[in-house]
Amino acid sequence: MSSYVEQANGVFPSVCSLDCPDQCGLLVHKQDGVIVKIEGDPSHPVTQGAICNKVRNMTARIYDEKRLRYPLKRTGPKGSGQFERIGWDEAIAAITSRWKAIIAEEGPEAILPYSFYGNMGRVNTEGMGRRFFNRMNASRLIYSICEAAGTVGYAYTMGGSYGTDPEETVHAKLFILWGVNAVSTNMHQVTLAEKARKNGATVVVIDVHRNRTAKWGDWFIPVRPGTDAALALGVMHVLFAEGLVDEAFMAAYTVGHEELREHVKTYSPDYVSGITGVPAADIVKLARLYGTIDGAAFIRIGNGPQHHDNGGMTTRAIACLPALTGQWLRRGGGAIKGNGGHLALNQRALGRPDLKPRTLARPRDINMNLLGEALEDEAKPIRSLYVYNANPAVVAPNAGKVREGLAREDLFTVVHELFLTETAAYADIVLPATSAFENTDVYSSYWHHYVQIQEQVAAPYGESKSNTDVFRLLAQAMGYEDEALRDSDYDMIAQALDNPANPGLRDITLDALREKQFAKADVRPVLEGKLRTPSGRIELYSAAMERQGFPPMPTYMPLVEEGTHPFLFIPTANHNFLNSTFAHNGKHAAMEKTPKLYMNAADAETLGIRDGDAVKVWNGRGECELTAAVGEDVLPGVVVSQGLWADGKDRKAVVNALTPDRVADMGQGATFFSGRVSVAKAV
Ligand SMILES: Nc1nc2c(c(=O)[nH]1)N[C@H]1C(S)=C(S)[C@@H](COP(=O)(O)OP(=O)(O)OC[C@H]3O[C@@H](n4cnc5c(=O)[nH]c(N)nc54)[C@H](O)[C@@H]3O)O[C@H]1N2
Ligand SMILES: Nc1nc2c(c(=O)[nH]1)N[C@H]1C(S)=C(S)[C@@H](COP(=O)(O)OP(=O)(O)OC[C@H]3O[C@@H](n4cnc5c(=O)[nH]c(N)nc54)[C@H](O)[C@@H]3O)O[C@H]1N2
Ligand code: SF4
Ligand SMILES: [Mo]
Repeated sequence: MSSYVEQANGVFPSVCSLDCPDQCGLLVHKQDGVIVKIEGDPSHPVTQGAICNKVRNMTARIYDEKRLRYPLKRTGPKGSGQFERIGWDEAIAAITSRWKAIIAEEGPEAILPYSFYGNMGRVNTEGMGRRFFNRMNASRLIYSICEAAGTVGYAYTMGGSYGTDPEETVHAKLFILWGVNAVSTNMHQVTLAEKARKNGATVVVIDVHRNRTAKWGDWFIPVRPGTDAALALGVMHVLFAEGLVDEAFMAAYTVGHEELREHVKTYSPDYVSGITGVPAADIVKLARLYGTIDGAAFIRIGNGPQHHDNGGMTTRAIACLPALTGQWLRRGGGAIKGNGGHLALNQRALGRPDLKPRTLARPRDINMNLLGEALEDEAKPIRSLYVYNANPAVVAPNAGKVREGLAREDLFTVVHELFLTETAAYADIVLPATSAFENTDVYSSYWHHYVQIQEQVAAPYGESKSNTDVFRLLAQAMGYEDEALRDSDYDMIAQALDNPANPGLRDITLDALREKQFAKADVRPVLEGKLRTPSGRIELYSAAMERQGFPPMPTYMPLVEEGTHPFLFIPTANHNFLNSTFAHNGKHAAMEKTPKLYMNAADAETLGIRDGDAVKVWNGRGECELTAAVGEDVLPGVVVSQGLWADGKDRKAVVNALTPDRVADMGQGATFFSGRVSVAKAV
């Protein structure tokens, strides 16, 4: 146990556990054993004491009166939220006796774990839970809801999730924020860009919405949704045509630049303008800015390009740009899609795939983006679902279909949560979860290069338990005797850090972290040594893609045509929530006010909609009701919402009722931003 928890008063170092690239260092203030204040840790090298409003108000969430205190058993219809209190012994016995019966009758594949990163602690996400379900040989979840398409697309070009060290970007002279609302979702990248701006850097924002980030940047380029690959190719066309490429760099570090030179000839500014809606002159201007910048150019790639049908290819295309002008050798230049590769922990040691019983066949994979469909499967039904660190009834695509599945009387659902979320309301058994401040874990950012430890600061709230504690109890009750299912959290942290495949973690040990809270991985520059692409170089031409049925060179692929609804619907994240986290907490919901639908004034006029009107938004999948925000912030034909709201008392606000459960071109990724809707004034 950590010594902090025994001290009733004091200030303790901590880490933000939310699924946010910044992974801030925190200081937690305690009085009489209760957390009274959370602030940024000024000694953290990247986040330097600045934190977002969400977490500054975190105590309101940790001690929210609605927080779950003890296990619950359902007493009313599924989804009604009617439960009665039970004890832990009864809860664990009810779950494991049901699972034993399901396994005896239909095998362990009839059980599906569903989880994501509601808590970024690696042991609580990728540790004991994975071990437990590997030992059981349950169906396997494909973790594809976030950045899967772009991760695969970026890797075709760069070999993996390896990008620029964000701390170096203070030296950049040009920032391109490409489909990332960084002011809300990656605030310290904005701080770094601000510092660079004081030294003359320019900030370009390419987005479908004039959001907070677009308003903060120097030059906002509105683009039609899903057309960014064409824009990137148009920029490449101009770079080659005007001799702004770095020939020596391409010759030394890339494959396929000659083929690319030919290939991009068709993407003239006029042609690309017709696809993207960006004026040809602006495409030329952007290319010249990128090709002539005196210093480094840095691109931050967000979910905008990725959450589309063509998200993999689009990200692959954007990732080629830094190679054309040799940005990877300039200080602060290059790109970040995700930096997870630099900090890779020992996944095998964490999740222990070897615990799978040898006598059993490999279980099926289930893509989390197709949860609704999977729950409909009658040939090989899912009989039990165990949800933790996630809220699929709100965050999953085609959420209406997910809810139909969750409503199945014959589905035995267990949800481990801090709150009675929409998903938990469908559970047969609800288990109360500790907050991250009430357990111990190791954290590795997907943006900066620091590994951090969070040691338990406060006692568990009510009867709540951490994910790892619950899995240890479940393992015992299932009769699983493997040592690995009894390891402590500290054991697992040490095992995760010991990763011979990642020399960057060589000096980072459990003891070092306990002493100093955080440690920077020894990350080599991206181009030092061989890249992890098949050729070892940056692949502008990818033979691997060709073998897998993709065009080998970056190519614009249009979005899937889905019917006649007039608007492309882009339901993005918001400033005051973290996905659906905080949507249930009064203070945070009040800060965000109301779920809005941004639309163009010309479209609003045609439909007789005025700013502030309640509007109905619908398609064949579902409907929701939002408040119109009319103006010039989006292009005609596009509507944008922000935030994963829960349904209110008097209105439906779950935007994922409308989103497609199609799968993107790569990584089985989500296509949240590629759906179409109709809009009308609500009556
Ligand atoms: N405050 C806050 N912070 C968060 C989160 C949160 O919910 N709230 N979520 C966290 C998580 S899990 C993640 S993955 C990250 C996500 O962080 P971001 O990548 O910033 O994700 P979004 O905020 O959804 O922003 C995507 C942006 O892409 C734009 N966009 C949509 N379609 C297109 C397109 O076709 N082309 C272009 N160029 N732009 C497009 C949208 O308008 C939006 O501005 O943020 C993390 N941080
Ligand atoms: N329309 C639309 N949908 C989206 C997105 C979008 O941009 N637009 N973004 C997508 C993205 S990028 C992502 S990453 C996903 C995120 O989807 P989720 O990972 O499901 O994110 P949250 O909604 O924040 O739900 C996390 C839940 O975990 C719980 N939790 C926190 N800590 C713990 C813990 O220690 N133990 C347990 N058992 N539970 C805990 C929280 O209370 C919370 O309810 O949503 C996706 N959905
Ligand atoms: S949500 Fe992001 S910005 Fe806010 S404190 Fe956590 S890591 Fe920092
Ligand atoms: Mo995400």
